[in-house]
Amino acid sequence: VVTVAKKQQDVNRLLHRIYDDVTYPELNAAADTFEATLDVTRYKDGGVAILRLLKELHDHRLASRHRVFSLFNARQREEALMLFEVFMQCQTWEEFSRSAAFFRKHMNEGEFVYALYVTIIHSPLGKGIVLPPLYEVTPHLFTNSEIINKAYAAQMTNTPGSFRMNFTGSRRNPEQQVAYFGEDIGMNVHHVTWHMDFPFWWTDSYGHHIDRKGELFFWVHHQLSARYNSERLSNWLDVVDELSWENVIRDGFAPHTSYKFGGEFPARPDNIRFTDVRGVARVRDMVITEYRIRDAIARGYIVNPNGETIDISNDHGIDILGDVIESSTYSPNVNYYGSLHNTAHIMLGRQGDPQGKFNMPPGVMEHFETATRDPSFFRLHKYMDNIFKEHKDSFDPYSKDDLAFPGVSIESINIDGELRTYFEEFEFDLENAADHSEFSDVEISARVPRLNHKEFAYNFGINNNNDDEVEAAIRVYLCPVRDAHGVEFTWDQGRWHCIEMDKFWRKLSSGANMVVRKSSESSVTRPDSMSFKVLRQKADEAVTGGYDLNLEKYVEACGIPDRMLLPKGKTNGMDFALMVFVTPDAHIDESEVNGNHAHCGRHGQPYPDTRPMGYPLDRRIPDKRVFLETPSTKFINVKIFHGEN
Ligand code: CUO
Repeated sequence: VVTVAKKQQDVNRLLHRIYDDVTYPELNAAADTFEATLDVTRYKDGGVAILRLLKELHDHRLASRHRVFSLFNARQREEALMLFEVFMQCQTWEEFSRSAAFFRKHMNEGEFVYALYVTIIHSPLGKGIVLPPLYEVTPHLFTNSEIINKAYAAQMTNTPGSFRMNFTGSRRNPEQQVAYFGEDIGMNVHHVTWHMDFPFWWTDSYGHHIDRKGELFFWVHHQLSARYNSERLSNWLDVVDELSWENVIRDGFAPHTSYKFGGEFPARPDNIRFTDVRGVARVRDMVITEYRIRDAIARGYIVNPNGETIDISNDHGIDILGDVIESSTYSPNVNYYGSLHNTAHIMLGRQGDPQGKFNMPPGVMEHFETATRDPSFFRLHKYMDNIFKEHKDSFDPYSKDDLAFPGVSIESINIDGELRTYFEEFEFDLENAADHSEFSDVEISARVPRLNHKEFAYNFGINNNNDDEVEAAIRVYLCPVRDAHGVEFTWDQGRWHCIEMDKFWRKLSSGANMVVRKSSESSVTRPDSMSFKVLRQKADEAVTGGYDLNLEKYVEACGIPDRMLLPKGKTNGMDFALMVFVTPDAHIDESEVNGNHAHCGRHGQPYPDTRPMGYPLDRRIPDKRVFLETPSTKFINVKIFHGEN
């Protein structure tokens, strides 16, 4: 049996200096003897996947190393998935590490890294393995050209260096004030990992069905948009407006970011009109796709390829709609409803060179690692969010009966500590960014400002007037109170801007209960990644020392970074409403109560909450009294302060 420590060591070594050849003799030997010793009977299904991939390789059909990889490129995705399938057919770690060593040598790095990450996430062989932080594995996708150039210079002159990274753009661009959010390396790891946890290309033949994938696509991106809006309001910027195919794309973007191989990411000026993109889509196709989806929402059903209707006028409808809009392989009719979201990412990524005349590489919108850097990301997602909202708004509002939790009332909400945010400096390693030779081996790193907050805890005084213990879910949201002009949101406007802070389950004994919940326990967040260097040290020590790693806490890379639980707020305090809902819901396993399940689910298992995501703020609130008169619902006004005090 191979220990987790050994597996972690193998993974680390495969990813270490990913753009260079492997220098570990054991892996090199495995790669060199791989084909000669291949025994396909040791793979599932007689090794069909590996035989197919080897044929592609020997026919010289695979993308070479040292070239751009984009998951949105159909052929490159096909290649990466062929490798993923090889990995998924490995029955033991030995086969896995040997095939990984071999294909690392012969396949494109981007395809390799992607296949390796999704395998660790989805294969039983990957259990317990920590994904090294992607900003240290493929740093080009997380930092800018200036830092990369400095890293090269340091490497060339053999001078160690730590370089301070600034956010993209200039003060003249108001959008730059919220670049700390879209360019946050931890937020980008959350986003890219979410798409690895819930891949749009997933089919259940890989082993299991991913529960509520379409709905979570809606919810995670709705929450990214809502959080972005709270950051905007913290900086006196208006909430984000939606993109439209027929109007100009208001904000341009100059990424100042380069590929490791393949040049600079293309830029896009302000206020350009959408242009058809050769080989991708016409703008008119996008309008038609949108129209068909809106029509389905208005009718309350979608049509499958056989002309049969699938009802979406129920709580499950949002899940189907998410599959349709993304689109994922779960979409029941991709020919008719298209692939609004994925195609839009490519359309936006190509607006700088829509005809492919200048042979520009893919734009930032064509990688989940980099997409949120571009302000058009949030406009695009706002546009889709509004389509989802149209669907949600077609339902009757929740009634008092829907919301009722008989006998249960929230008596008090108190917060221990202050809601205060601040910027701190964070350092990450650039070793994988540079080229290496035996002559140059110096420490190089980037330092980046990032948002953090002081720890706090909620105290909820909850009465249970029933004779028996009851099971309850406690749902906590934070909602901005006013728009950028100081005008108060109505409840119905405000609820769509609420950010999910936490969701957890408790048993409430009969009588008075004091429920204490720490900010660090939130089920929407995850702790900081362990640095790649420390991860390598720990794995090496564990292997040498003959003990096993116990890094469970770091296994999940999906989730809003802990330190970004609170939006920035303002120096003199910014008003928010903290809304708490106690609902009668079954308790889940205590060990799962913290975790990161609110936005990232639980691998291979049902999503732990049976209510619609966003409940009970997901439906219209024409009459706030329904909430105000429900004893198991309560809100208080809070202020978020920014800066050291
Ligand atoms: Cu996450 Cu558009 O879905 O980037």
